[in-house]
Amino acid sequence: MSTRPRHYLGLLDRYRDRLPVTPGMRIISLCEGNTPLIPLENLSREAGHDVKIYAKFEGLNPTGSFKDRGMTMAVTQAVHEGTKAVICASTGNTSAAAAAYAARAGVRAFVLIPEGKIALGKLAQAMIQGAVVVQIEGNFDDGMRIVKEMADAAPIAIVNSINPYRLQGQKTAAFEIVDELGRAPDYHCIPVGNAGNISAYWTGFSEYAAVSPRTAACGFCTDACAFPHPAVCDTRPVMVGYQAAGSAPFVRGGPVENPETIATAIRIGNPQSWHLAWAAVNESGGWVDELTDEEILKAQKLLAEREGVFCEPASAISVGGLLRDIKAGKIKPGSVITCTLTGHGLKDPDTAIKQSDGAVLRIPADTDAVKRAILDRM
Ligand code: AN7
Repeated sequence: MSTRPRHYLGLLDRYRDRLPVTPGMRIISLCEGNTPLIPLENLSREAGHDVKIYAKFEGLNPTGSFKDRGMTMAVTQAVHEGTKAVICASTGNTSAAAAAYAARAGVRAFVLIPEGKIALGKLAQAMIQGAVVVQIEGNFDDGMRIVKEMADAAPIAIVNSINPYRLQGQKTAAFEIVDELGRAPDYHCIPVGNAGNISAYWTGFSEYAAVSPRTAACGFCTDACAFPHPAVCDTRPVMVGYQAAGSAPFVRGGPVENPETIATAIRIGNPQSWHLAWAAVNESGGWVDELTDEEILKAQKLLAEREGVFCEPASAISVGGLLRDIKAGKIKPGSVITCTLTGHGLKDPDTAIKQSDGAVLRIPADTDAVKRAILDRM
């Protein structure tokens, strides 16, 4: 038997036995998934109560967000069905992922984005990857309504998370967490916008828990396997969702008319996976809470400054909410907690620069001046 691991070919390859992948299917992949589970050692220590906090850094996917997991599956299926075009409404990350996978597949992508409320990096991605970018004078929820109506009018595949193949792909993040930890976490904390991802994670954790001891083989098992394989995983985490206070329909108990937040990725008032998300929260004994924009930005900065992890504002909400809940005594001491950091900080350079205002020193190009400035700050 060879000891050389095979090249990693993405999550449809690695988890093909647990996904709707059929033999001979042309897989549209950018080698997504396999993202690091980073132990947040400083924040865990500072939080006390003997907790271990891990960040599943989904910003390290090929287009910089967790959307790639769902998009590889959805676009693979769409192409398999002979689709020539895909469409989505998006706060930014879905459009970036749809554009990338459509480009790779050689099909057209149409993306509807809210005017002026999309982070710069995401817009740049959709544009350069050749999507037809349609800015609407409305928000994500308006775009979602239009997309659903469009699909009835044209032979075009919707690749928003109402497409069940999206959630199938996204559930693999839960598989990776369990494979990596060798067990399920006690809690899983996650940002909630359209509520597809929290639903997908719950599906993933539940599917793994139902196979005990695990018999499934990853894509590497036919040869030398680079990944750990837990023998038993029969538990599931408590699912905890966090929303931005200005767009928190799960906290309000119903749709929010004019959602607002600095975390534009989750500026969503009428989540499509409403029932699935509530099922995840209720079956797991979890909860959904809200954070103000100020708390969100504070968490983003904290992660960057204390752990060197730069995620976008919407992503930081999972860690910000968790730290607050640890303080409030809602998390059992000694717990293992995983937090999804859904997107990379580079997606939204404007917000990062704005909130680090004054961090750049302006001095003459003079060695003595630079020396003074540095020595003063040692
Ligand atoms: C960074 O791109 O809805 O609860 O259109 O980009 O599964 O919607 C983005 C959502 C969290 C929320 N974090 O996930 C879109 C879009 C980031 C995101 C979410 C999004 P869901």
